[in-house]
Amino acid sequence: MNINEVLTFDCVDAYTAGNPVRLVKGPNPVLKGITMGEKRLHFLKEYDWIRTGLMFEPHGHDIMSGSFYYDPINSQNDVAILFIETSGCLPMCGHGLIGALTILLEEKLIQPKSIGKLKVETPAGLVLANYSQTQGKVKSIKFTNVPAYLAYTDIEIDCSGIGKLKMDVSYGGNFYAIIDIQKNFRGIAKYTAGELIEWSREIRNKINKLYAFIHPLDEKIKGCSHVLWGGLPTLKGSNASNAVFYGDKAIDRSPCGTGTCARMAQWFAKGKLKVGDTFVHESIIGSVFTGRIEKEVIIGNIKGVIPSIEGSSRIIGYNRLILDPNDPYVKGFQVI
Ligand code: PYC
Repeated sequence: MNINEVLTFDCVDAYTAGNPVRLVKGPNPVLKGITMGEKRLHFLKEYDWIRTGLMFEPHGHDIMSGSFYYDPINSQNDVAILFIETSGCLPMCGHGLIGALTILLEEKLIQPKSIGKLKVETPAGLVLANYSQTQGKVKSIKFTNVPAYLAYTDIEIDCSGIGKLKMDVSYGGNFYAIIDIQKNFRGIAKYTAGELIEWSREIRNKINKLYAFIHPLDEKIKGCSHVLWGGLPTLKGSNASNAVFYGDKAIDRSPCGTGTCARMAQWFAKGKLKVGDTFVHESIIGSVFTGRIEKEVIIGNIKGVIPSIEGSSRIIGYNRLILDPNDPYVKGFQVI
């Protein structure tokens, strides 16, 4: 597959809790590597123009998020997923996984080895999913994520728009700078999405200059890619609200699967959640994921948790997208 040929990608579009999901049915680039983590790096080196072409304008938009699916590397598993996003190829994406699995099941693109269960290889590691499906429709998907842990606490960043802020950095499949309500930040309800985006860009730049966030067991996973802004719960039964910044201009419309896992690991480390507790997290549009702390684990020498997330998706369309070398915008563009 190369950039000098006309490529037509068959895609299914969906959303999970409001955030977009674009599953590419094919064609797929052939990726080198013996793990999905290695294949992700090969994709980024050789094929990143496919990601930018399918995610950015004019084929996509600032919030677009998608994936390719592959046969599993280990034949005991059901499927392997490569996430492609406006922000790059994330090691793991919760809303993206729920969407991709819903599409794969509803469109009969995979045959689960065991009905109701899926073993999914992701660049961050193996993720287990349980689902319920009636008359072809997937009602919800609950995935049990890779281990999550609180990496740093009380980092202080001076943000020109809002002042000095304290934040923790937590891992839930990606690294998140988590900004809880404090003197200079009164919770997401008090600000516009535009303000959160502007401040997030500056904070992400500054925090990555100060610290090298590297996963203790996999140095391919590094860098703080997301900023999670906290808020009070607004719905009955929910524990908190949040708005997650990713890419260069996106606020997640879903409660963010890996962000919710990172926040659960933060709350666990601070004694606000214990094993077996559920955590209902609201997004900026009021959609909800239900998280749970499944068990405690040790990652390297750090105490962490195995979290799970439950949510649902809906297919909204079928798309044939053409990447044509004669198109001046074949690699896509962003207006920042
Ligand atoms: O749901 O994990 C997630 C996610 C990451 C970026 C946007 N959504």
